[in-house]
Amino acid sequence: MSNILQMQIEKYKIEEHNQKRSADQQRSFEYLATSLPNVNSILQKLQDFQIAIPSWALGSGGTRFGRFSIGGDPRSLEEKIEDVGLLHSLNRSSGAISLHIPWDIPKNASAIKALAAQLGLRFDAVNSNTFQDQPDQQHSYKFGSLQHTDKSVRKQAIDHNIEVIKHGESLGSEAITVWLADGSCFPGQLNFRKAFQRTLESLQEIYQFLPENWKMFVEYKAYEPNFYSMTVGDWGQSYLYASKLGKKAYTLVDLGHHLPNANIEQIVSLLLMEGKLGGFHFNDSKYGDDDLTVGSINPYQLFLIFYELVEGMDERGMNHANDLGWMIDASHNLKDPLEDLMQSIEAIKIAYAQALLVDQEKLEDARNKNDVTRAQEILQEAYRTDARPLVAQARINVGGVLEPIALYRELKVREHLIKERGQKTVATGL
Ligand code: LRH
Ligand code: MN
Repeated sequence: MSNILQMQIEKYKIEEHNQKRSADQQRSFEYLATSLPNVNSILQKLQDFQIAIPSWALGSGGTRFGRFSIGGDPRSLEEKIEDVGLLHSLNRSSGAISLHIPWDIPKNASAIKALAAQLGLRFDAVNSNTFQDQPDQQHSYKFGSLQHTDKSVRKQAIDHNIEVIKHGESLGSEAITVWLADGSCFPGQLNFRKAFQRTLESLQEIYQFLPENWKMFVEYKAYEPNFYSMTVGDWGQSYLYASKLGKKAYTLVDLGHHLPNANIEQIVSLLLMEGKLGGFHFNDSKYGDDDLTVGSINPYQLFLIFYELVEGMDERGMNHANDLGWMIDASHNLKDPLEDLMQSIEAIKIAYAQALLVDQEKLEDARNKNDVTRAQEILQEAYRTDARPLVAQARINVGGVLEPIALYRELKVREHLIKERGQKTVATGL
């Protein structure tokens, strides 16, 4: 058993940490709670809301210009699960891990499943990878995978996705995320209609293999690594695939995959209305697919997205915690990956809590009267509410830590990781 596993934060250290801070927490929480008639249902929703951690974002990330390791990166899937377990023991909000195949193939699925269960973790969507050529691969994905003009390349990619479903089944996952780098870099290179039809036929072959209770998430992206067209380039195209595939197919919204100034909250509202919104890859960005910390660039947009989610899910009687896939997809080029993930989780929970504070009835009334100022004031009242005491209360109610990053640093976790794993370790992933 690794020291890190032993290091899972002992209860007494959490109690000691929370005790020192309980007076401040009590004061700020009670100040907020007195004005909230439905505070207990808000706390319950926050406590139930778990966000899946991407297995490919537990090490130091980088770009084509460079990668700067901070040391102690996980060297195996086991160590990645231990790191997510450590996060979960701090914030009781990251109770799931999303694997990327072949970066994280579970060699012994039952052992991996047991280790995750021991740490209170389940497996969320598994991700296929037909955007890189593996060493022993027969056909290259240079000109695409499911869209490829060559049937044998499409078959290879279809077989890989079926393989990924089998890995997911062995771990108890119930969804596959298909993100395709397929597209073109120059006008004239691709017949868009035929590329769409070949991709749809290929997805239909994969769809046939989905177990009864499984979902397929079709992730769209506006550009990169192709820079003229992407064969699943926006929400409309993803919606088209998901609608033609069947009731198990949904769209997946990665916040960084939109063209500048796209109104993502409106996209979310309409996909929910259609019952075709499957889940999210949360991150933030100022320019492209920057994969930055959630809520670090545009927290108001994140709040507006969660407002549409709460309004739309309540309209459809959906269960907030279980009916959509909540996953992070970020890259840590400068910060400690675990601290960065704790910040992202906190930002997601704060946006969700603020969305739960919106007085929907008053807002609809103002909208029906076209009282634009009042409608805006009601919405911003919630956004301008400091929801952190609510999120913290929900966390300690289920055994979490009041200030996860503070305790993480106090316990010198990164130093322990570097001592145990070394300074130069590199985790599989991007
Ligand atoms: C593509 C993407 C996709 C993953 C990859 C790691 O940009 O968002 O979700 O497969 O990042
Ligand atoms: Mn993504």
